[in-house]
Amino acid sequence: MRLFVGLDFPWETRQMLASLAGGVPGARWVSPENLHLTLRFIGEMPLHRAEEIDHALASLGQPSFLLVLTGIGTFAKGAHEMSLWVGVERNPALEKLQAKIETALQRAGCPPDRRRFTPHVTLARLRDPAPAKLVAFVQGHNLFRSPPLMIEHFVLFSSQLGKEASVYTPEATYPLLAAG
Ligand code: 3AM
Repeated sequence: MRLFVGLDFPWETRQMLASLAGGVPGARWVSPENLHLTLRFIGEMPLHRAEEIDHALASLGQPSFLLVLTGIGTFAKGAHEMSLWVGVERNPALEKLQAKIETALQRAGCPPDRRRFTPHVTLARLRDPAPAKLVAFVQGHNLFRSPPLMIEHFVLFSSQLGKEASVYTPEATYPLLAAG
């Protein structure tokens, strides 16, 4: 199983993000059901290791928190590929949750992930995008700001790589503690 830990979003949020799609020729827009925020990519794991990981994630004791999605950014992936994403407003609770997940996964035997956590929701993947269209998209949507979203759980997803798009399946959901 190819696994990652992330946040999923209510349908209204997916629709709101999906409505940003358009205006960049050749972009492969992520479908609303696949929109997510990756907290930690894990990778290929045999089933018994997935069970250990599930166990490790089940008792982090972290609280629910509010999250605001805002700002547009890009990552270059190699010379030609690029991803286009919506970021998040600075959020210590999200960073704490991510750090706890990282520690739990290392305890469960996963090698450390040393990359800096840059929380984002990928909107599209692009190959050699026309720079002017990309700039126009970023400028046109830079003021995007979601309402505060109450994050009450996180998810262990499996990912099946597909030719056009991957399919993400929630394998387990871990509630966060009630706020306050
Ligand atoms: O959340 P996003 O879309 O940025 O690119 C993959 C996706 O990121 C990333 O994990 C998320 C869920 O599939 N991903 C895929 N392979 C990866 C790898 N080998 C990876 N991240 C790090 N290392």
